[in-house]
Amino acid sequence: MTIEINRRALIAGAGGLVLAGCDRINASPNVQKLLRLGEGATYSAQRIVADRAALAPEFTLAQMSPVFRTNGNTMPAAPDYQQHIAGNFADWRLVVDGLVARPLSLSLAQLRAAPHRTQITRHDCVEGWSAIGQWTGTPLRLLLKQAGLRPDARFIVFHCADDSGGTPYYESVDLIDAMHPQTILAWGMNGQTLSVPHGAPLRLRVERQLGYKHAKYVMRVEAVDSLARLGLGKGGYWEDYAGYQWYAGI
Ligand SMILES: Nc1nc2c(c(=O)[nH]1)N[C@H]1C(S)=C(S)[C@@H](COP(=O)(O)O)O[C@H]1N2
Ligand SMILES: [Mo]
Repeated sequence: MTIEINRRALIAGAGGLVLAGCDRINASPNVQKLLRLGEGATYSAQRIVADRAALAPEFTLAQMSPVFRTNGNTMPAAPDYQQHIAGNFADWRLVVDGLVARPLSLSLAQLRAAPHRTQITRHDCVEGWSAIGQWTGTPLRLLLKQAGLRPDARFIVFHCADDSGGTPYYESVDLIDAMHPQTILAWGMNGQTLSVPHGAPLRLRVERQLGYKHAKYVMRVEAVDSLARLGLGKGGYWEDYAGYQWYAGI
């Protein structure tokens, strides 16, 4: 749990976004905007100041970071996941269920054969680093359309293969972010198959949000009407245990 202690130290005494000595991320105008909102920032305040439909900036191949570092978990210890690595994810399935008309179970081959999008974007981690990388994956909205969201669905939850000290990692977004054209479940990065440290076989890219929302090792996508019944009820692992804002849009 060393990661957690470090992160706690970073956010001590404020609303989750004190970035001591983080010149690179502070330089980003989007993050500046978020920081200016201060610790009283709420989801409804964000709704007023931010255009939720706006696209995140996309970059050129030449602008890509030479190294895209990894963060958080980089090797899920769960035996099931270890078996998937050994089998090259051939038997792995993404489950899409919850408040949907037609639950899905999709192989990696099926996901790769589906329409996909490639985007070069900047990842901003609250720990004070950013990196520009290229991501290829299936737009989440296409999967949700195929599954058929029920009228009571309000949030999309991402259940991950990893845990921190036994607590499962999960994240969630609202339907605006879920349907956003740059929200993809990525199976490719920088022109290659997504690696295990970066979240193989499938990780979320939700480009208008800060790094911790980009769930790696996604095993199950669940449509829910409320976040109250998951974890400690705040909508994500870091939200539950480190006080990070659930809405981390920039
Ligand atoms: N399942 C899972 N997803 C995760 C994390 C994690 O530990 N587990 N860390 C988050 C954080 S804080 C960041 S900054 C990014 C890091 O992604 P990367 O390792 O590809 O750089 O993944 C996010 N998604
Ligand atoms: Mo992060």
